[in-house]
Amino acid sequence: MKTSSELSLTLAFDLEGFFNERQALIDGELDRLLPGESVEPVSVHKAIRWSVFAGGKRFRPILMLTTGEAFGASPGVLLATACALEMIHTYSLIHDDLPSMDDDELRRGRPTCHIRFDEATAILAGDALQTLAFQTIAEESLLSAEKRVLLVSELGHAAGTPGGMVAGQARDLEAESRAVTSRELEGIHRLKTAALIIAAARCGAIIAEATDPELEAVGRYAAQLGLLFQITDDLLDITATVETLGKTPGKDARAQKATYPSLYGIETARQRADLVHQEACAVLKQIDRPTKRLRAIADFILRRKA
Ligand code: GRG
Repeated sequence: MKTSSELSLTLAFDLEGFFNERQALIDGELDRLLPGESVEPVSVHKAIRWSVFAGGKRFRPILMLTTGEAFGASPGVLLATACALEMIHTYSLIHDDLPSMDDDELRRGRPTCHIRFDEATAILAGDALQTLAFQTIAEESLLSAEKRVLLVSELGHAAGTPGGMVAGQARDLEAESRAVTSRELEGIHRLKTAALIIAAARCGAIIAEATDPELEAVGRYAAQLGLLFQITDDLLDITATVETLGKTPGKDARAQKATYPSLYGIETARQRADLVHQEACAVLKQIDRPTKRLRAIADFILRRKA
């Protein structure tokens, strides 16, 4: 019989292989979907590819594939929507790094889009990625017309406003100049970070034709995962190096931004992460499907180093 540390090692290795395989699938499909660098206007297409193929974790599309597969769908029918999620995510990073927002020079270990190209090109690259995401879903012939509409609606709500990422970003910017309560902070992160993560899990389950109670449970699991992702992001901003992070650490503290560690202290933020991880795992126990990999994703987020 394996000890618990041997078990978690097996799980970690299994997950690493699974992650690598799914990353390769996603990257191949993104390469097929995105306009080539020699297609006019070349500056925008070069900028898109610069940011998309900069070595992101592909966490959202992998979560989407893993959820869809847990509910019985094959990777093939999930792949286009998974890529659409990564396009929306990359657009949000490009725009978040702009001087008018977070003003960052480093992302995914290389100069940000507006530094490598220019501001106008970076804005257009983000805009184009966002529209291409919706176009990709609308044109996916492997999915029924009804499913495409459901997915477009899900992603629109999650990425936009008032209930999605744009609303979270706006509230985050507005809160920079004043004190924030822990309840407010959690509300911002529910929109800015968790909304797209919830949509990733739900889109996988929608394609796999999960029941309404299953969809609801998957949404609750992903909401905890989104919160966990943000708490670990805040902790890494303090504890990680520029090499492992691929972006400038310590920015939150310098901007005097409200974060989990700044509101609660590092130790309490770590305890909060443990608790949120347990809550995510508890939701999975209510789902009568093979959720081992979804559990492993929660473990991975809790322990991530980048
Ligand atoms: C511009 C509408 C708009 C929204 C921006 C992405 C975002 C919203 C803000 C970035 C600020 C931030 C650090 C958010 C925390 C969560 C997050 C999105 C982290 C980056 O995602 P990762 O770690 O990045 O998945 P990779 O590069 O691995 O894809």
